[in-house]
Amino acid sequence: MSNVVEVQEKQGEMPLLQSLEGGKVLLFPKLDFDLIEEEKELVTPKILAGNRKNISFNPRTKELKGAACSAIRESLLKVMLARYSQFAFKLVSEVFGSQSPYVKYEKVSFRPAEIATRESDSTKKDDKKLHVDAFPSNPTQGSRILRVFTNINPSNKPRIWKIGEPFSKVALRFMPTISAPLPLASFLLHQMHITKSRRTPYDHYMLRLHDRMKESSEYQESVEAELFAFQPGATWIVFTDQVSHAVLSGQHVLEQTFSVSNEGLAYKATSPCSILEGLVGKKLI
Ligand SMILES: O=C(O)CCC(=O)C(=O)O
Ligand SMILES: [Fe+2]
Repeated sequence: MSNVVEVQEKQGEMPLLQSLEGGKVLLFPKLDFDLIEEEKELVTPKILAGNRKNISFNPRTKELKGAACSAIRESLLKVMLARYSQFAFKLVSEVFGSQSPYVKYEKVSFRPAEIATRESDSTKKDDKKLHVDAFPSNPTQGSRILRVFTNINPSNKPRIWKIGEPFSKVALRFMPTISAPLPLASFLLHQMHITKSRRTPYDHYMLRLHDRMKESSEYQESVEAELFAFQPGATWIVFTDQVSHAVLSGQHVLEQTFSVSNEGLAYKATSPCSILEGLVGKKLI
């Protein structure tokens, strides 16, 4: 069975939210994000600063990062990314229905770098390796990481992802190799401003899972995985903290991250936190 559920106009029996929370990627094959004429000129890797991979925009603070271009182009980028934010939120609201108030905007990004030929600075930062998302300085404290992507490639090039085994299998495989957090670590990491908030035991295990997956070349080569091509004009939604994923190639994608608080989940039993708590035998947040 595929990890990707193609959403048709008339949906089958399983509600979309149940599929999404159950670890499927929801694919909207013909949901494109239209660019205005001036924006089409932004679709080039030349707009990236230095060795950056992405340009990011914080819809709350209006801060743009990662771009090296004229002030006019910076404004165009901000407007385009803010518009994409709205587009992504509208879609997510339809899927979440009455749970939508629990969905909060995080950053939005434009990713104009070709993935296939790009060297990564470190194994831990290499998204060409299968992983679940977890960020060292940004603990989620149990909130979920939800991402919306749209392939806006102008030359018909798909974005190729590898999608790995279900979260429960990832957890079963790696949790026995991960030791519990040290008693004072969370406090000290926060005091020293290494983390922006307290790293809960849940964040600790998620980060270690992310690292262990990427660091094991034996795992990367042997685990069962599916390749999927997201065509230009397609939009997809995925809980990237749950679905094991890697991007192998492609260029020019827009992405909006949302956080979803635990109360916002309709099917809590399938969440990474429930699965990890089941394995460890205690509360992690
Ligand atoms: O850029 C992509 O297609 C996916 C990269 C990734 O791992 C992520 O955004 O979580
Ligand atoms: Fe990721």
